[in-house]
Amino acid sequence: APAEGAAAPPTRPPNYGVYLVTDSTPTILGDRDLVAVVEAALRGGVTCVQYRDKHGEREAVVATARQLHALTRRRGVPLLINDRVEVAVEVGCEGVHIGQDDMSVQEARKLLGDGKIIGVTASTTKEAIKACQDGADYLGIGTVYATATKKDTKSIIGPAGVRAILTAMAAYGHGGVPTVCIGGVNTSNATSVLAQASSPSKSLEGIAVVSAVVAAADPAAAASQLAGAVATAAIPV
Ligand code: TZP
Ligand code: MG
Repeated sequence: APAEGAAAPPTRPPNYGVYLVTDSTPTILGDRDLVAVVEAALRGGVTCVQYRDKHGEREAVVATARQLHALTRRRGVPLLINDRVEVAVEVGCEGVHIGQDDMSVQEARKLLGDGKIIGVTASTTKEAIKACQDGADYLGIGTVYATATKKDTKSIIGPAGVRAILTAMAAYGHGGVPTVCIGGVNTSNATSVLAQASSPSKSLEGIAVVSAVVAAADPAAAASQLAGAVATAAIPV
């Protein structure tokens, strides 16, 4: 137990139920303000935010990350940074999300320290098991469905592919690592995706979405509908 008077670590485990991944490109964000969209999404019930900006200049990304962090902290929601581990360190937010072509989990852990969240994208059982062995705190599994947000056609695995990875994770002793699925998930299909993608031996903790919230006419309403789908999901187990 920590010494009396020591700064207490956050006691609430992260909630990955409705996981928002941002996109600042004109096709998804349009002419809206990203910070305003995230604020609305938080109001609607988003439980985790990943700031994903592949093109922004470092200084601009740091400035936006600080603005987003002020919003997420107010709600006790973790803010994670996509790819740019040094930005997460500089901002002091809750962690990062890294893909297969990014920094290793071990290297990210060295830079971030133990208390931070490191999420990893996995499209195959092999990638998922390795990420768990490397100490990932959660996995983003996908791509579930083809999506205009990420024009990646080689790793579309469908709900059945997600389910196979979850089954393998449980079989290899990594059933305790939280998972979300990502790619083409929206307010219309969230309930069926959660049901179809969950394995009898391991359920998804939630769904990760970009355009379903960022490109929505009403991001708060979209987030709220997704939260409803997660709350009522007929997840087997
Ligand atoms: N990783 C796999 S698919 C994807 C990412 C970041 C984009 C998902 O976007 P959308 O709009 O939710 O389909
Ligand atoms: Mg990446």
